[in-house]
Amino acid sequence: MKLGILGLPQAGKTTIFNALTRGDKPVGGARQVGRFEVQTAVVPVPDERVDKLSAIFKPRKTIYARVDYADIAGLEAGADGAADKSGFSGPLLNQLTTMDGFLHVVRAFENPTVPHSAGSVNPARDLGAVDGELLLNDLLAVERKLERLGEDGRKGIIKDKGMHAQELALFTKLKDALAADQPLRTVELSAAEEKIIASHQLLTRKPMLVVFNIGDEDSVPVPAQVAPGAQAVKLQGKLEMELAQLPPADAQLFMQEYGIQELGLNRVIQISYDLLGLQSFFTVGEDEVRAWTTRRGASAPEAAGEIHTDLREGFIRAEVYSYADLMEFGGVTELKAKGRFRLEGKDYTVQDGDILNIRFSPPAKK
Ligand SMILES: Nc1nc2c(ncn2[C@@H]2O[C@H](COP(=O)(O)OP(=O)(O)OP(=O)(O)O)[C@@H](O)[C@H]2O)c(=O)[nH]1
Ligand SMILES: [Mg+2]
Repeated sequence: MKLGILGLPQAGKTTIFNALTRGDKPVGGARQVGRFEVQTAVVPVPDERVDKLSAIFKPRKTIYARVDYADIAGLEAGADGAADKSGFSGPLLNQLTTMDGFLHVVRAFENPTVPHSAGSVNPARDLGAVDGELLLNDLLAVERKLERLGEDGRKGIIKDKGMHAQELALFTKLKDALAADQPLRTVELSAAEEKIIASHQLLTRKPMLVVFNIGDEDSVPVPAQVAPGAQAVKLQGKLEMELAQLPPADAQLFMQEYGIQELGLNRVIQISYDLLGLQSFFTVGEDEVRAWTTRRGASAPEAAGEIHTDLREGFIRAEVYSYADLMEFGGVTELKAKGRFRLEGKDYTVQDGDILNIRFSPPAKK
């Protein structure tokens, strides 16, 4: 799973990327116009259930769920409300479409040494500018698709009439939503429709967490509402980055001194994980205890596929019990005695906290 960090120039994207990934990429660097860069880093998702499972099974290895964060530079279009209606550049759009969701960093800090290109700090305006860009790009993509569908109709080169009609209706519905400034994540779609648009990677269909990057004083008002279907948090980006870069003992001292309870970045990692519709399941054994990530609502074979494609393709059944039952009954033998150990088939919807063992038939050797 990969989350793209986007936002206007100098909003604090790299600062927050550094905080989340405990990295030290240069911030505030002179931007080279037209230069396009993506930095990525893998971040373990803090999860005390993994710690407890590890204490029980004493595996050789313990592995947390991971989320990739990508610091995407180059979101220039519309940065100052310029009426550029051509959408994102090809390379930028390509990057954005590969993301599973976005952290949208919005500047809400005052800093006289970092002038804002629009002359003032205004989170509501900046949020709207980027939301508008994302909507515009989807609108362009949907219009192109509708044009192609129309052309195919005129040329009479339709392979599947039913599908053609379905696509026409679907993309018209998407276009209407976008034209009314509604991000596509708010549009209700049937499973069949989901399947059709899956390959189109529309940007406003992807989950989004807005991160207001506030200064020490939290003096800049931020909008109470963000785009429908998105959520927002406040984070002191610069402080969090500095704390993340300190040796843990020093960070602890600092936090005590200033009465900081918990690192904001742990919260953001966790919230982004939840908001992006992700959940964890576990595999346990003496070799390793490991958390894996799926979207909520994933079927057992889909979850198996996170571990290995062979497990999805050869999926027979999943042995399932829940983390909560393990804690309640104290052991696998005990929960089996209570009938809480189940065999589930391919239609089973995996729940957050499930502990799985996949039975599968290995693929025939080629
Ligand atoms: N005072 C203050 N300054 C900040 C904060 N966050 C970022 N800055 C400063 O703002 C400048 C830009 O921060 P970056 O993290 O490089 O912003 P960016 O969005 O990655 O910028 P580009 O990649 O160039 O678009 C740097 O000089 C930071 O030190 C903050 O919370 N408070
Ligand atoms: Mg940057």
